[in-house]
Amino acid sequence: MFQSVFVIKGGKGMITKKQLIKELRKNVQEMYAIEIEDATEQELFFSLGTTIKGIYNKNWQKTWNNYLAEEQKQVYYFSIEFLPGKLLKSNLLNLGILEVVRESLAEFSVDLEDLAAVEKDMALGNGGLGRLASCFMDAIASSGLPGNGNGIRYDYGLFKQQFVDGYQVELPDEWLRNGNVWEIRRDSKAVNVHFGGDVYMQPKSNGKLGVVAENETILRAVPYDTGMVGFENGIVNTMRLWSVEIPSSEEGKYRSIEERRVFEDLTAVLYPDDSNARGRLIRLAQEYFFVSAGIQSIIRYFKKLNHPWHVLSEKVAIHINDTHPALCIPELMRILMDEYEVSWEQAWDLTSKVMSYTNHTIMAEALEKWPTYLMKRSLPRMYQIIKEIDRRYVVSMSGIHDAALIERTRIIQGEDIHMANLAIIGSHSTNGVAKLHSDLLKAVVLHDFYTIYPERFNNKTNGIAQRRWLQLSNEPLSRVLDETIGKSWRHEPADLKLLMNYQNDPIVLEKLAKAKQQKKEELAKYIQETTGIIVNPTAIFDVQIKRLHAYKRQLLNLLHILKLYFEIKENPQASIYPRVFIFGAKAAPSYAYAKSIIKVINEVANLVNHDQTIGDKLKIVFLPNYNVSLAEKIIPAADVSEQISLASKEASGTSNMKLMLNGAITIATLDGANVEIRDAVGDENIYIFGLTEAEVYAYYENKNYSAREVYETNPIVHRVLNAFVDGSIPNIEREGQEIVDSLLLYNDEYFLLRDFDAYCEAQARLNQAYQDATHWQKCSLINIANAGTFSADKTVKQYAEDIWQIEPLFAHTHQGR
Ligand code: 6GP
Repeated sequence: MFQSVFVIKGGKGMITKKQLIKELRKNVQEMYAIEIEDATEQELFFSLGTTIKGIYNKNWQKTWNNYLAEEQKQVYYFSIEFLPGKLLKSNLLNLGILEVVRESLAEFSVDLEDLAAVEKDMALGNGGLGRLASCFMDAIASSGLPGNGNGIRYDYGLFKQQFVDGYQVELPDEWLRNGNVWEIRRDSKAVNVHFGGDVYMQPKSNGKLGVVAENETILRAVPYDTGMVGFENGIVNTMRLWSVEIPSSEEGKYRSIEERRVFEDLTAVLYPDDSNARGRLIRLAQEYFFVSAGIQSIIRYFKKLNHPWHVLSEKVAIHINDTHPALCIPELMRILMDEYEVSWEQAWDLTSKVMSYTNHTIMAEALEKWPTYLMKRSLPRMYQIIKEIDRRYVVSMSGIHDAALIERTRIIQGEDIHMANLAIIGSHSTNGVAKLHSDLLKAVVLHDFYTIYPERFNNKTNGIAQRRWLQLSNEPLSRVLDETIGKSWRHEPADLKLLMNYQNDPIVLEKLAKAKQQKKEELAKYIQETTGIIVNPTAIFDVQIKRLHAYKRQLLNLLHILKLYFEIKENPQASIYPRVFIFGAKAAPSYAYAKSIIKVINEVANLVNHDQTIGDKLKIVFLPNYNVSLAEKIIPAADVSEQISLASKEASGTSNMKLMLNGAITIATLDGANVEIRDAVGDENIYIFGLTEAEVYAYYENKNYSAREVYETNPIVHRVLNAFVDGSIPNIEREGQEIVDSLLLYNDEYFLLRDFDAYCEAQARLNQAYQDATHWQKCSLINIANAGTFSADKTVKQYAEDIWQIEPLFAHTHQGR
């Protein structure tokens, strides 16, 4: 069925060292009028990027032409966040030319690693959701699937974090300052997006009612495309990010630069502070901006194919990554009806067949709602269509379901528009991101919808791009794997299972230990360079890296650290295996409590790290500016992976998968994908503790939790909590009180005190286990061997089959395999 018009080649042997150096030399000359030998790192990086782009551009073109020629169904992944990190090395790896390039640069005494470090992280996202979108982009291309990303090209990515006196300080992330070598601006594909104005219906010349809009603000959306290079398969898909401009036709409207600025700033920053009205307005406008631009370009493409409308859902799938792009639904309706005179009924049928939605959180505050007045004012046509969808929903459900249920599930409730309700009603699929999460959606969070549309609900457990998180970031471990089980795991992560055959092989265990040690030493060096803290590289490296949020319970980790601290203080001779606790986390700029926790961790670190009696038994390192590149340094060096969110609160987690893949052993609650990790490795190879999700819900039901009671009856908890307010920890008067209040006065919303003993007990077991090196290594091996199941390749294949109904372009050849 797939008769590809072009033969696509990819993989190793694409280019020789000689050819590469020739191209690079030519680019340096053309771009900077100098020789390679005279180029600065920045100039060389840019020239190399240009050279690499030159290598995959043909495949990019061919991939696109093939999709067109085959008229294949494609998926468009709409996400308000993408977190690709750096692209140089991953492009080289996927093109199969990492070694050629490394060797070519070496001829000029240039280290590829130094050059790679020049690239700025593309940090157009906050955390899990954005990083997942980027793992999916890599996996979609690597699986040969026809899929494109659609998002926003923010001028400033997620803020850069610094610590000043232990406090988080946010600095702008000027990632575009030196230009972005990977993107291609496509003026010819720009579209206009309309905001505000007055919208009403009027008979047209053909007698039909048409929509008339006056006094709108028109902005231009210009796409910047980045190639998403598949792994050794010659496929290059597209991530399209939109940037705002003022169209030349509108120039005359603005009298001053300030007036223009307001509009030009639309795509300036990621997640503008939504705690004030102006911020919220910008955020809503951002959502509509990239949605409208993306849908317009999809429809333009579909029109090229010359098919009747009913074929749309056979050619196009649109994925709504969390609710931020949920306006895809009314926007597709608008274009079909207003611009092409498709009837409401047909437009609705097509829209719901095309759209699918993923929920990424059960935290109520993250379920988006927009005030009707805001929607009415800034997006009047969207408001009209949403109102009509809501009206028809109520009518269609009346008589089938009881009135209360309909009220609870309708889109417009009181003064709010519920975006998740819109996403579920207007699509054919709603999925959660881990088994437990999907079950909770059905049973609790979206239970009402589950009773109405049971067939729409499904689970797609998250996965990660093993290429970035193992092949690229952990070369020592990758080499041990190659030597032990061959190289097939590089294409087929499930083959990591072969490692199970070596769980009792002392030589393999020793090699794994060595590879880990090498990464720990590298991280120790980095820690010293960036923070001045000297850590013992043979200590246990215990890692918690994720956004700072109360439900993720970094504070529980800290309570345990304080317990250890007091124990050593009281008994300095006690034999305690040295441990380094490593944190990486950003707090949302407006999330005061999370920022207080950062401050307190930093102050405890300061206290403990300088305490002579502690020595190197205990060190605490909070590495600033956690991002993809830092994760690539920390994860390979981790011995222990902290996944300690309150059960039921973490939708899935993905750092848990990355850490496991790199041989860290998990200490975890039965939350999110931890449950599936436990199932994969078995109870003996993971440290599970704490309340189960059912027990948490039972507390909610019975309202019988008393944090104060724990405090009053548990002397250790008592001692540790007092330390926050009795001066034992300097410089935290305000924050210490705030934390104690959250636990005692406000009854410890996330049950830290309830889980404290269980956590300490699990930590003690883990500490004991580490001291039996062979046992620990075996456990680590079993974690690596079973991590293949959390591959993003596998996950996107499930999306492709069950939700998007798309197929790989052709059975691609793995050249150089
Ligand atoms: C995150 C979830 O918190 C995390 O558990 C999950 O692994 C990740 O999404 C990917 O599915 N959610 C977000 O980042 C978010 O912004 C609205 O949710």
